[in-house]
Amino acid sequence: MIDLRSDTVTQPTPSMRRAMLEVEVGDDVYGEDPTVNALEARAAALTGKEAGLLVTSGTQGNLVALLTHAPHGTEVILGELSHIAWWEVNGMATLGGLMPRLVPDVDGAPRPEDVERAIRPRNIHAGRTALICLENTHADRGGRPVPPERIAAVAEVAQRQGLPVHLDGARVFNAAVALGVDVRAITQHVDSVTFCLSKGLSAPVGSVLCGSQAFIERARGIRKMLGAGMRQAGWIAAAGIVALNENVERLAEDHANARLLGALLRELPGLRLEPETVYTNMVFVDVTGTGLTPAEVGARLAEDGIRVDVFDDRRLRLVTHLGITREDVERTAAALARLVRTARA
Ligand code: TLP
Repeated sequence: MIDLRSDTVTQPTPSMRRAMLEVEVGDDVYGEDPTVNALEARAAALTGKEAGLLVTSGTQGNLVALLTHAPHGTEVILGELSHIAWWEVNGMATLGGLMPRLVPDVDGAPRPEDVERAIRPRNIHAGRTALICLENTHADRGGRPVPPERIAAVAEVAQRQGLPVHLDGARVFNAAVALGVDVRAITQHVDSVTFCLSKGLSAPVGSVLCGSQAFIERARGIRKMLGAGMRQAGWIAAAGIVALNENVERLAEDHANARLLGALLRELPGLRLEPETVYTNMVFVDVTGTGLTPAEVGARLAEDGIRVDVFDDRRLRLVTHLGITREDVERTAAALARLVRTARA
């Protein structure tokens, strides 16, 4: 089975399994799990923040951040294709009473002038803006890494207006590796960041929310309210520590495999990469030129033991990760080449 649906499908590595067997745990609601504490401290140091908080998922990390930063009934400025706006079950509205104010994010980040314009005026008719959110890499813009300067430009507006910035950094390590910068070059400009252990870093569960000590203290209460005081969560944290120790630099391999996949698919008639560039570990391919729908192409690939994500009514998404080798990429391209040939015959 070659599973290219997402980097969330990764299996824990042998060293993670060993670490999980030998882990020392305690009750994290009392703050007594040494492994959770070690992971949170490590995550904070890596992102240049004062403190970290282990959460169950990227969705929960973002939700906790939003609920901590933004009081009920306020507005949150978000990129129009951001994951928080589209794929987090509207938790911000349902659970936070928060109003999304969407701005264009065509190249992965909103332009500072658009953010500035979206901030509500002090006016009896207007709601209050409480938070600005960014995403890096930007998943629905092709897994595009957003350079630190773009983050800094939005942060400058935020600072001038007295607003905090939260980064959905589910794949911020992919961004840092792709841009060749320390992750702190990106995170230094934001007040809080969520990153996922369970995507390209290959841990089985978990994300970490990082920010100031005071922010994380309040976030810890919100996490508890959401039912995620996880007791002996060191079982999860142990794998997360291995993920941070062993699987950050190797993300470059996933990016190289994705570039190779993109280069092979670009040559096939009826297929078109969109976006044209493969930035990190994601390849988006428009299959409408084959005369087949993405669902049909996906179903035929599944018969060859290859799973892909049917992304929308035109495109498939193929994501490389630790479980995908160069040979898997070549096999996938060969299967698509056969499929395209027969589809057009
Ligand atoms: N994205 C998943 C699906 O939800 C689409 C995927 O397969 O890519 N931020 C970003 C940018 C994400 O891509 C995701 C997951 C999340 C947050 C949420 O993370 P989880 O799945 O851990 O809640």
